[in-house]
Formats: sequence, structure tokens, C-alpha cells
Amino acid sequence: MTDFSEWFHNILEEAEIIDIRYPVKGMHVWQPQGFKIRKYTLDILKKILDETHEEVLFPLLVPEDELAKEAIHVKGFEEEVYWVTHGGLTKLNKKLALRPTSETAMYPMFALWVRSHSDLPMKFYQIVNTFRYETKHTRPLIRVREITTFKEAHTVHATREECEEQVQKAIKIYREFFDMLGIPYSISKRPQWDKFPGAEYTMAFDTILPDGKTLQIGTVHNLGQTFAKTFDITYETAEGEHEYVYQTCYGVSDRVIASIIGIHGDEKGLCLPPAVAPYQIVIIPIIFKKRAEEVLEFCQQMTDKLKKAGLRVYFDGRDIRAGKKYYEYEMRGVPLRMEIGPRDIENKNAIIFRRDKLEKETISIESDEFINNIKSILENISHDMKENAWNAFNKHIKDVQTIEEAASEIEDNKGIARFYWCGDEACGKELEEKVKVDILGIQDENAATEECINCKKPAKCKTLIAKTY
Ligand code: PR8
Repeated sequence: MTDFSEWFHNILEEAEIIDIRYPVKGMHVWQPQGFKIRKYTLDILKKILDETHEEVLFPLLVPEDELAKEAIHVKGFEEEVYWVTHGGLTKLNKKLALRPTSETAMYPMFALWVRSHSDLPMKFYQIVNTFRYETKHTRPLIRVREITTFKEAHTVHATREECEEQVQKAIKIYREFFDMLGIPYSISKRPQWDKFPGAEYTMAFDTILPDGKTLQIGTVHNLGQTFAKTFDITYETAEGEHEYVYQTCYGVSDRVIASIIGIHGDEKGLCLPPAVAPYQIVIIPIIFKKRAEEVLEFCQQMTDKLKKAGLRVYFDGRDIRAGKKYYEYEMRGVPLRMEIGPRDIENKNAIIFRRDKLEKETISIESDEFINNIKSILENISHDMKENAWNAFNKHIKDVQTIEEAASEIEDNKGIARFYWCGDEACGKELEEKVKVDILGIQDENAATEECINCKKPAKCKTLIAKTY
């Protein structure tokens, strides 16, 4: 695709994902097709989280004094907060913030909930909208001012070790989630100057969109005891002592949907993983003048059978050219199309078309065994889409030895360059300036025998750099 940004805008409109004409900058309307993709995506995440977390729902409004309590946190968000100052015509005594994220809404309550060591760990999540007055260029689903699909998890632990373990568990959860969507990612520790405000450190998932820019699609923050001390969240130990808790939080947003669309899509439009496709199969009758009724009836029976087997199926019996329907469902990214005409009914066959490979094959529908065949084809589609996306991603990550090589890797090969670095902030910022990129983060911290690509001092780690959204 030549111009990703243009392609992305067009497909959001044509496939009726979201309508960006809503008259507030950075805020958009989910349309039925988009809403379904969003729903199935969230269902996957909720299923994983529900095994170990409990879902809650906190208010949208945060009192000014609570928001202001954690100094580093509030500093990080001060330019992004929307304020409610009036109730009708009455000026409020205390301004209320629209949550930019929910630490300061939740943690005063956690202080009330956590009593003894036996209450811990606590693991909660909520799926809500959050508001950030982003000053950087807004983009639908990618950088929005109302994040409509903010999944935030917050956990509370008795010890530093457990908290550290939770960071690893959260990384595993997101790995599983992104793997089910076939979205490739790199995981790295953000440099100190780019961590979440108030965190000890931040682990981030980044993917690469087709224009070569990376998109942060999820973050896991180790909050240590920073917020516990600010909000006085303590527990009583078995020995009767009062100790501060340790905390983590982690989140993903609408960007996950942007990635599904951007990473799997192609010139023909969307290509949706079966797990989140509003319809996994569309059935198209091939109608000639004769036997039209019979074909329509057969297609309806086929639809009912597949639906009964738990698949999401749509039967398009509209009286328009089949070719027009093909075009539409290819653009909408339906993973499988099934074409059935009079001759197929006679031969007990159907033609199926895979959206990901754009290939047709004939399958037998003689016995109900064919339903398992269809299910395994859908599984193959998920598998192949994931593999395809990872192959493309891996081609765009290169280990480099010099700054020139890093620059040309990012300019020409459009992706991520990886090299040894000293870990020093001044050197890192100089590097970002020289290559006109951002440091994504660090990986593989044993680099004692190597030297920094920039200042030539002993290296401490490998770092990833890229142009970012
Ligand atoms: C937290 N607190 O808030 P985070 N538009 C779309 N997606 C966005 C935007 C935006 N304007 N800003 C951030 N994201 C922690 C963890 C509770 C949960 C996405 O963390 O500020 C990014 O993918 O890092 C980011 O990784 C995620 O939200 C969480 O936001």
C-alpha cells in the first residue's frame, strides 16, 4: 500500500468501522461493523483476564485534590486533562477531571479495601473510556482524545517480588492476546525518560504499521510503592505490622483495533482474523434463472447448519450481481466466502474463497463432516495470517553496527533498528536527535563486552529505535 494513512482513513469509512465526522476533534463514532470487531476483540481479552482478575467499574470523574496528590503522576498528565468546572450554572467548589487513566480514581478506594495480608493480591480491571487532550496530531483509533476502549488492569501485592512476578504475568497475558489476533510485537523496557508518570519502570509492546512507524499497543507498569505511599495503601502483616503495598497497572486501547486493521489489511481492504470478524463466513448463492428458489433454500439451510455449529455466518440473498457481493465482502475482510450454485448442489460441493490468500478451492458438503473441515480452514487462516504478519515484522527489525546503518535501516527498510547502547540519558537523547527517531526501549541487558554505538563507552544493553506514532 503506497500511502498507509490514506488507505487507513478510506477503509475506516468504506468498511463502516468508525465515522470520523463527529464534530469534536479526536472523538469518533463506532459504527455497527466496527463495534462488532471491537466487541469480539474485547471478548477475547475479557476471557483471558477473567481467569485471574475481577472486573469493576469506577466513576469517570476524579476530584481535583485526588488527581493532584501524586506529584509526578499529575505532572505527567497536567497538559492532557479535561476539566468539569460547572454543574449547570453553578461553579463547582472542587473541579472534577475526566479520567485520563484511573489510578487516582481507584487508589483512594484501594486504601479502604486493603486491610490485611489475607486480602492480597487484588487484581482488578475495567473497560472504560478515558480522555486525554492530546496535543500531538490526532489520528482515528491511533491517537484519540476520547479513548473509548481503554482496558486498564490494576493489581495490589504484599511484596516487591510478587509485584515483579505480576509484571511478567501481565506480559504473558498480552502476548496471548496479541497472538490470538495475529499482531506481531516487540517487548522492551522504556527508557526512564519515557516511562509512565509515577512508575518505577514501563514495559511496552510495539508493533510496526505498514508505513514503517511503530505503534505502542500495550504497556505494563511496575508502580512499586509510589502510589501506595501517596494514597496510604497499607496492609497488616501476619506479625501485626503495617506495610505499604506494591502495585502494577497495565493497559491497552483502541490501538489494538487499529493494528488489526492496519497489519492484516491489503489493497483490497480489510482482512480480519476469524476470531474478531463480525461474520466469519458469508454465503453467496449463484443464481441463474432456473432453480433460483432451490439454491436460495439450500443456502439458507447451509447457513443454519453452520450457525448451529457456533460459527458467525451471513447469508447474502440480495438480488444483485455475485461479483458485486464478492467485492464488498473482500473489502470488509470476511475470512471465508462460500459460493453455492445449482451444479454445486448436484455435485454436493461448494466453492470456498479464502480472503487472506485470495484463493479458491472446492470442498465436499456431502456429509456434515464438512463443518469440521470449515472450522479447520478458519484455524488455518488464523495461523497463516499470524505467520504472515510475523514474517513481515521480522523483516523490519535489523541488528545494526553503526549510526549510519541505523539511519538507513529506518529510512529504507522502514522499521526498527537494534544495537548496543550505554544506557545513558544524554547519549540516548543525542542518538534520538541524530537519527531523528525515538528510542523504544531496551532488551537483553547483558552487554558487558560491547561498546555503545554512539559514545563508544561500554554498552549496558541492546536498544531498539524507530520512527514512532
Ligand atoms: C496507563 N494506567 O494509562 P498508558 N489514543 C489511543 N491509545 C492510547 C492513547 C491515545 N491518545 N494514549 C495511550 N494509549 C496505565 C496502564 C492504567 C493502565 C494506549 O498506561 O498511558 C497505548 O497503547 O501507557 C498505551 O500503551 C495504553 O493506552 C495504556 O496507556
